Amino acid sequence: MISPATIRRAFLKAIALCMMAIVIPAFTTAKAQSAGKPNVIIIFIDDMGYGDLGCYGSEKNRTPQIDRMAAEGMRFTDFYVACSVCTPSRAALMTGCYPRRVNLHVDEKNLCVLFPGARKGLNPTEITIAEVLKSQGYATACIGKWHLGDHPDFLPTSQGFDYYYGIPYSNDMHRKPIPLPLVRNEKAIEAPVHQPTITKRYTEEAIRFIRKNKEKPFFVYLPHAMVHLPLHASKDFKGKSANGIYGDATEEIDWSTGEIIKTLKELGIDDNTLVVFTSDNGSTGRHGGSNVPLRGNKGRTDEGGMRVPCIMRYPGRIPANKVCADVSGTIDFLPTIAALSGARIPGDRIIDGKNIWPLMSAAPGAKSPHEAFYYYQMDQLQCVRSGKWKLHLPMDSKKRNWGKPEGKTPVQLFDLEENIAEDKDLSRQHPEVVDRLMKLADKMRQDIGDLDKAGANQRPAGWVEKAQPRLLEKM
Ligand SMILES: [Ca+2]
Ligand SMILES: [Ca+2]
Repeated sequence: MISPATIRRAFLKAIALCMMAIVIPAFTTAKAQSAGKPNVIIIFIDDMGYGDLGCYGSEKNRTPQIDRMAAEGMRFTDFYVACSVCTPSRAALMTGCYPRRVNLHVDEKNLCVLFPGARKGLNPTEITIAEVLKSQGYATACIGKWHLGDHPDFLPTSQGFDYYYGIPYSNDMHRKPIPLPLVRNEKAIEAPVHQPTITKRYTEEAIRFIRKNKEKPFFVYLPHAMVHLPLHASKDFKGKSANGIYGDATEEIDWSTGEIIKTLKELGIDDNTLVVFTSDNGSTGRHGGSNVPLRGNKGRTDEGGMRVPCIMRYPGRIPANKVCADVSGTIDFLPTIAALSGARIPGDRIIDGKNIWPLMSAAPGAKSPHEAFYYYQMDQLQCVRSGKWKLHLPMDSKKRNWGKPEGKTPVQLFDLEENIAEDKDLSRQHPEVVDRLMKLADKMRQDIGDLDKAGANQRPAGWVEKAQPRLLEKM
């Protein structure tokens, strides 16, 4: 018998497909920027810090494959995620929007990320990068940590991905008696997951998908479980680094990245593939991870929480050995990738990201398309950056990180070009800059809200009446 839940899901999928059919093709008349549609691979590391890679100054972790990727492509020094914890950061990457715009800045209990068995998830009506690319004929796979809802209505297969393989939320979310599941499409296939082999298996799945789809354009979104706690590495890497298990896990990620690029070369599709390597938020700054030289850690709006390593490689299109110091971020992926694939971004809604192809291709005179970048922590707007200036907004006692209240902090202004460590307050010397950034903050508050005040242009999250905590029942 077909259950009401199945009918509901089929109905939701039908609506989503109709929307795709109506909305996206109407905007697909733009010419692709390349002769062919490029393959796109986004490698998204969990909790990797700004100082964790050799090409960003790490002397602890050996990352020769990623360093080579930087030498063959572009390394971004001022690249941001839209939140310093997992769920909101991922919502922003997938939709090109600030998390508050799509109401995934908090979970159903106002916690900072989604937990297993959530009733809330990324709204199926939001248009993801995968859906944009599907409209252009791409084969799409998500391999790894999704964390945008674990109900079948919210899984990757309901958001434009042909294939899903991975742990659907954080690798520390064991809920007894439900062990951590590994899911293929919508079914758990293993529980508890054998985590020491997870990086290797994600890599093998990604390579299998690339080989299978080498003749058509493909999109692989590879959000690794590592280097989020608990840390694991396979036997080939365990105990081999100079930085404990953190270094082992990082060096296995490096190996994985090298294997993927090697596969592209072997298949002769290297020149037509954009590979992006970045992280979902800064490091905890403990257990071997590093955000040096930035201040602060994961979960905060200091640079160490939200500025992440980002490398892009697309031989012949992105020039080699370049560094980009303009402000950009994961919110820019959707509009940029849409343009590269020949799709236009959906025109029926606000998208915060911009097409950063001029930066990526080092076009003469290219500048950041963002007048300002906004740092939200959960529901709270805490900082604004415009050009080199970063304003920490004055916080009353309600300021909080990880949902925990902190003491009052005054307004502070930092020149990030001169003072990357955010420790020389220039607010008194530059009141006109403070005033300008305060006005930008107010504009954003009107738009997507701040604290318990809603903004005019927020969109609802997805909700289901009944959570589905037991993916395992389908095993
Ligand atoms: Ca994370
Ligand atoms: Ca959708």
